[in-house]
This record gives sequence, structure tokens and C-alpha cells, in this order.
Amino acid sequence: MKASDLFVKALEAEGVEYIFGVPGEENLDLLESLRGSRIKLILNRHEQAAGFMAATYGRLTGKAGVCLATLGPGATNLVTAAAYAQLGGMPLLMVTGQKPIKSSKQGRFQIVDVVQMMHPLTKFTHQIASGDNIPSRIREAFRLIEEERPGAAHLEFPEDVAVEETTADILPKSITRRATAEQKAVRNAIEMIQAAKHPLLLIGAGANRKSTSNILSRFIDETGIPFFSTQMGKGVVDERHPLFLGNAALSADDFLHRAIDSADLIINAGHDVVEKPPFFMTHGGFKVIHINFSSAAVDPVYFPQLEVVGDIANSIWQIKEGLTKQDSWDFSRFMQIKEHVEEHLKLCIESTSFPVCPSRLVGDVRKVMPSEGIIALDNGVYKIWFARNYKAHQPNTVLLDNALASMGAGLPSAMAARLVHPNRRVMAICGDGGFMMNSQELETAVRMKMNLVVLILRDDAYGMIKWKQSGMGFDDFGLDFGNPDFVQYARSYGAHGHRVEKAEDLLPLMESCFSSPGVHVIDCPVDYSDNDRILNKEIKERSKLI
Ligand SMILES: Cc1ncc(C[n+]2csc(CCOP(=O)(O)OP(=O)(O)O)c2C)c(N)n1
Ligand SMILES: [Mg+2]
Repeated sequence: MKASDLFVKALEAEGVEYIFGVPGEENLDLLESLRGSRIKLILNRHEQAAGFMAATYGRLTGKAGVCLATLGPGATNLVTAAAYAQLGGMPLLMVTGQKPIKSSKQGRFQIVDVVQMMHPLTKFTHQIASGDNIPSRIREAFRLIEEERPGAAHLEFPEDVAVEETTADILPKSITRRATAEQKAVRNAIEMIQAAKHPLLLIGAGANRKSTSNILSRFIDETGIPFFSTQMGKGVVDERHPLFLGNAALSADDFLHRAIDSADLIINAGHDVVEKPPFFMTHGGFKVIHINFSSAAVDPVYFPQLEVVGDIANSIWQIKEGLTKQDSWDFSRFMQIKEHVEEHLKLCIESTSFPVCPSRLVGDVRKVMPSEGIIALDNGVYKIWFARNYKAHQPNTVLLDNALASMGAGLPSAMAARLVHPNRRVMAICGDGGFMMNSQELETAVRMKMNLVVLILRDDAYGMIKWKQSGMGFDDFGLDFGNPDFVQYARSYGAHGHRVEKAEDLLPLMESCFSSPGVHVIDCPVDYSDNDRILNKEIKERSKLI
């Protein structure tokens, strides 16, 4: 068999459905082998977007998303997506081409050492030097990509290897189960929780990667222990739950942090230090039980006293089985703080001021999204508003990146969510800065006949950095830009373009976009003048008083 045919067969055996990418001449044999395959090629307009789409496919399915690029410039364009998947714990396989490795007449043209370049960004990076090795290298890549903690792998498939003949056979997946936590660790956790006066449960990214929702909900319902979430842990347990205390969108000084400060034990299900800290541990402060698939990376702000390592759902189940509700547990202060959290979330939600204020915007998006609807956020200051104010109802319905926190992922990740969940409402929510970093993918979305709403929050600036700038006491400088007319820009791609002219228009406009097919781009002017006042000052001052 031709090596490139075997390569595609090995991907098929792994259950690959899509390959996202921008082929180059070094990929043409592989492309030819894909022609007859049941794997669908999704042709992107930038490799970075292909990588973001593949990683998000991986994030939502737990199976490796696959992307394809050529050597040199195609491969370097994948670097940000590699880091996005690797830090975010998203299963991603990157395949890049290369000039012939045995004899080449092109000197060093376009050649960079892609395998080495990918080294710090992947769990595995390898050049396939012989057709016979394809099955084992692909199996090994998938094993590492998909096992906890998931991440990225890279395979380089040179032109001359792709045309070789090989008699190698596909290597089937072994049957494997995740390891479960050891009894003594579970017993220790039970003792610590029972001895605590004010235990608090944290739900982090790891809990969103596997199905932990039912068991965590039962744990909360049966023990009555209140909980909060990290940005990437949103939705594992319905955030409308009466024991939900809020989201740790900020690392300190929010209302929620008053609850965290008064806890003596945090039961951490699924958070690891790659995500921006939901709190800072201090010596002599609250204790932490780390419950995760893998052990805790130690950090100056994270040094848990106990680790329960193994499948999260199973660990929570084991702990729940042995745990007895204690009369000495006291959650009254947590519940008092919750009232303040809820009250603050309602502020300005009905505001008719224009440009639209962030809290109204979040409230309106929540109204238009059904529980299973997915919002995919790019990176900007609105991410904090959405993490804090948007109550997620179901796992993985708020896709945001709080690990690499890269701009440019909003639109591609929404497109991937659309592919995985064709019957759900999906909305990309992007700043005007982040949208323009991958806006070319509108063409891909239109060509794929996607039904998608893209909400652009326009402040004509890199608003997040402006917010930080003023928080540091600096005057406004160096962060304003101009924008294309987004309505006309969308239309030039064959998408529908809309502009919000007053606050009351946003909700009916989003509703009508979802009711008619196609890609809808909404240009929504947003008022960030209160970011500094509310996020930097008011929340700090008011929360101090509780
Ligand atoms: C690729 C990348 N470049 C730069 C940054 C730093 N950064 C974080 S948010 C931000 C501004 C985002 O601007 P915009 O997308 O317009 O969103 P806004 O905050 O204005 O709502 C920048 C420059 C980043 N996170 N990612
Ligand atoms: Mg902006």
C-alpha cells in the first residue's frame, strides 16, 4: 500500500471524522489519499484557524481533532494553535508536510526544523521516516493526545515517505480504563472534609473534559456543600443551582473571594495551575484537596495538602459514598455572600444606555441561548463579564480559553462547535480586535453553509489592555484602532451583516438571526467606560464591606 493511503487508513481507524487545514505541495499525496476517504477535509483560510477548529473539536468530543499544514510557513502558522491545545488540555494532532528527507534538490528552501519547533508545545513530536512506522507513530500520537491530561502532538510526514510502498498493518487501540484513586487517599479526603467547618467545592477545567456532571451534582445535593467554578469549569453543574456561589473570573477581591477567604477547606475538582488562578493560596490559609486525573503541579499560589489522583468522577463518587454530613459544617457566611453576588449580577441588566453596557449584553445573550446552546468566546475584557455574569446550564456550553488566552479563537471555535453540535444554537462572541485576527474564516463558514451568529463587540480598541492600563494608573495611550464597516464586511463574504443601533434592538436582532439560516454577523457597539470603575474599583470596595 502507498504510505499516504496507510496514513489515512490509520486515521480512519482512530475514528477521525474531519481534517482541518491548508494543504501545500508537500501534502499532495496525503490529499490524494484523502480523496477516497470517509474523512472530510475542511479547507480553512489560515492554518491557525484550522488548528483552533481541530482543538475545539477535540475539546468537545474528547477525540483528537486533526489539522494539516505544509512545511515551513504552514507549520509555523500552527504554533499558536498548538499552544492553545497543549495548555488548554485539548486533544489535537497536527500533521505537516516536509520536502523529501532522503534526497532533495531544493537546498534549504522553506525548511525549518518543525519537529524541534513543536517540542515545547506538544506531548509528542516526530518525523515519520519510514512508511512502515506509520501505524505505530499514529497510535502513539493518539494515545498521548487523548489520555489525561490531553494535549497536542505533531507528526511530520515528508513527501518521499508519503509515496513509499509499505506492508505495515494498522495497530488497533488497546482497551483501557482510566486509573482510579487509591482508597487511603479517599479516606484522607473524607476525614479532611468531615473535620472542616466551612468546606467549599471548586469545579475546574478537568471536570468539563470528562463526564462528571451527574456525580458532582449529586455530591452537592447530598452534602449541601456550596460550590464555585473556574472559567473553564463553567456549566459542569448548572450555575442556577441554589448552592452556586459564583465564577472565579477574577483571581482576587471579587465578592466570591470573600467566601473563599472564609473557607477552611477547598475541595478542588479538576482545576490545575494552567488556568489563571481562581484564588491564591497562602501559608496558614485554607487547605486544598486536589482531585484530578493527574497530580498537582506545585506553584507559589497552589500547594495542596492532599491529592486524590485518578478519574475525577470516580473519586467524587468514592468520597461521597464515605462522607457523612456534619452538624459542625456551617455555610451561613457563604450563603450571605451569595446574596451579594446575585444582587451585583443584576445591576444594569435592564440598562437602555447606548453603546450597550456589558452586563445588559451578557443578560440578553443568556436570554437568547437555550440551556444547551453554545457560546464561544474570543479573548477580551468581555470574557470576564461573561465568565462572571453568564450562568452556564450545561457542561461545555461556554467555550473560552483561560489557559493560553489567545485572541483569534472565537470564530473558529464556534465553527467547530457547530460541526460537533449541528442542532444547537451556536454563537461566537468576539471583540473587534480578536475577530479581525481570524475573520477570514467567515468565508469557510459561508462555504460550509453554517448557521452561526457572530457577535462583534465594537469599542474600536484593544479594550482589555485599556482596562489594565487604567487599572495601573496610566493615561490612555496606544490602544485605539479603526475598523472596517462590519456590516458591509460580512456581506462581502456572503454572510448577513447587522448593526445594533440601540440597546433594545440587540435581543430581538439575535433572535431573528437564529431564526434564519446562514452566517449572521452583528456589529454591536459596546460601552467599556465602566470597566475600570466596576471591575477594578467597585467590586473590590463593595466586597470588602461584607
Ligand atoms: C494573540 C493575542 N495577542 C495579544 C493578546 C493580549 N490581549 C489580550 S486581550 C487584548 C485586547 C482584545 O481586544 P478586543 O478583541 O477588541 O476585545 P476587547 O477587550 O476590546 O473587548 C489583547 C491585545 C492576546 N491575548 N492574544
Ligand atoms: Mg475591542
